Amino acid sequence: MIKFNVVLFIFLIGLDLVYTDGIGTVEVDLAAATNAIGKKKKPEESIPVIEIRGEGKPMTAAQIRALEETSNGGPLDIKGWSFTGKFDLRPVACPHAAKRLDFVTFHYKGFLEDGKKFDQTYGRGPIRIQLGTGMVMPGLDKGMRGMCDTELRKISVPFRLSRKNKSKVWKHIPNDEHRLNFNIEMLEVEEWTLEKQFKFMDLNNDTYLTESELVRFAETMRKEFGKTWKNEDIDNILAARYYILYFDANSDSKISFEEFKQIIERDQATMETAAKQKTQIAELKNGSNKKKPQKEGRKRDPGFAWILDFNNDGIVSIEENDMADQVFQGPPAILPVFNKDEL
Ligand SMILES: *[C@@H]1O[C@H](CO)[C@@H](O)[C@H](O)[C@H]1NC(C)=O
Ligand SMILES: *[C@@H]1O[C@H](CO)[C@@H](O)[C@H](O)[C@H]1NC(C)=O
Ligand SMILES: *[C@@H]1O[C@H](CO)[C@@H](O)[C@H](O)[C@H]1NC(C)=O
Ligand SMILES: [Ca+2]
Ligand SMILES: [Ca+2]
Repeated sequence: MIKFNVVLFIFLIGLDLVYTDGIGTVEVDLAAATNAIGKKKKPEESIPVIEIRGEGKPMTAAQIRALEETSNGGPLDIKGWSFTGKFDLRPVACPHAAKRLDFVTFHYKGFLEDGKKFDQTYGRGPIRIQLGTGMVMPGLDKGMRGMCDTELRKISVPFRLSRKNKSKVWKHIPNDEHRLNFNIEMLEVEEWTLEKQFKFMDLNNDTYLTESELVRFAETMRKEFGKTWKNEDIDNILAARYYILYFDANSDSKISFEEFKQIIERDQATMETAAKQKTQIAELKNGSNKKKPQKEGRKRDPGFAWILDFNNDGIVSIEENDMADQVFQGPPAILPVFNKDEL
């Protein structure tokens, strides 16, 4: 228990010391503040967590986490601070706060729990990701929502929400830390549009999506951001072929923006109907079953993984994930059909 109080203490003090000068600058230096306090403190290893356990051996990181979750009364969540009020680092004008699917460009500084900085993007260029699509650790995917252009935010991410696969962009982020603290500087929030989604996947900017380009897109996502298919048996080439068949109404083996838009909008209409039906069913059941409906999967991804939602209800269920590698071996059940004048 001692440990957690100390950590919390540092964090709160750190907060007070930051931003006393240079309001509005990007040099958010939590590390200096926490290091100054950290000097008076024993290193983490020497804090007597042994006593809590009543045995001679020090606790493992997993045991410490389990203990912290117990004292928290459940899984730990992220903590975030926006500097409104005293420091007023949130921009006055916020035309668009970041939502799921928006493209966000940001800088970060990352700190270990003892306040030591382990990495920053300043000096090597900012990162651009699509929010809520698994391109970044879950804690940041969640913690950056609601941010505005130029906003500074601190996000403290517990171990549970900091998991990610090896990748180029995140390679400096330690994988076994109990808690990671980030200072995020949001440079730009781009509201999601179908055009932006298409451009994001059109790697060579030739206004078409091709099979080889989709394969390259999947590879780039994995290498750069550690984003993978949840079903490891999915073959990128088969998935790309299926994707082309799914969208390519004029059978020229490539997807134009017009084709992309028509098919996405067709699916979105089906998803809306499915959502309405779900609400109606929930309302009918309201007396007998007051439990919230269980979330049975992930929200549909507007990128390459759009094709995983076979029943068009907006959720990619575990079953859909599991059957995807098989389904991709054949053609899609619904082929794209347009009116002639739409093309
Ligand atoms: C890591 O990759 C595996 C497959 O290689 C995947 O099942 C898992 O979901 C990935 N984890 C994250 C956090 O992306
Ligand atoms: C495509 O355009 C984007 C900017 O919209 C640029 O960053 C990227 O380098 C371009 N790619 C190629 C291959 O020209
Ligand atoms: C439950 O259903 C009844 C009618 O069947 C309705 O009057 C009531 O508002 C509903 N409650 C909720 C919480 O939806
Ligand atoms: Ca292209
Ligand atoms: Ca086409």
